[in-house]
Amino acid sequence: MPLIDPHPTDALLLVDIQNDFCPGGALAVGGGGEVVPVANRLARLFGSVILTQDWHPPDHRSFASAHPGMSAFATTTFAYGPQVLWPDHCVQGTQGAAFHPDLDVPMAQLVLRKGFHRGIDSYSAFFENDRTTPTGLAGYLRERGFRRVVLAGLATDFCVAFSAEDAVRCGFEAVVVEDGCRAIDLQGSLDAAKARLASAGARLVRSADIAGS
Ligand code: VGL
Ligand code: ZN
Repeated sequence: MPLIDPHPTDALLLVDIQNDFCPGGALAVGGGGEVVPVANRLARLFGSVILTQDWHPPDHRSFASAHPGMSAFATTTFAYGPQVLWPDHCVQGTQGAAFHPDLDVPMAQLVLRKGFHRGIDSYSAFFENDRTTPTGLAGYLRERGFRRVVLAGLATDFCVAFSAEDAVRCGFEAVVVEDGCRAIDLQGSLDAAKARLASAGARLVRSADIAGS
């Protein structure tokens, strides 16, 4: 029995399936490219598909290169709280910021860019990392009458998990398609993300559990 029956009030949110998060990219996630065929299949099961694109200016403050003496993957403190410093990635207009070439989702209805404010990182597709600056996605989804957000993409423990948690916080149901995601897994971040998803009430499913797959 499928657990998830795609419904017109579902929005499929494909998170950050960009070259820099795939092997060979600046912030490659192990197996990142493997989410592409899953995303392509999911996109044909849901009537509304939304893409997110991590989209940083070249001097973004989440980049370790903006902090002399600090190295990538170190955690520092910004005014809004702890922030991991990343290798330069997903710089606006670069090939690294482009979607994976095999991502085949011409039916996508919205491309939501995030992380464009120089001083604030944005893992979630709903709120930036200060947890208060909205991206506008909640309003878009509400205005269009969506009730459930089904998520896949990169990376499980950062942008996917933060987006799923915020979806719940904004009043939507959230379903994470586990085999459509891959994790960075930095210092236990995957286990921590799974625990936060569980306590938020987000569901974890496999793509095979979706009707029509
Ligand atoms: C992401 C780290 C930095 C993600 C984006 O898409 O999960 N992670 N920027
Ligand atoms: Zn980023």
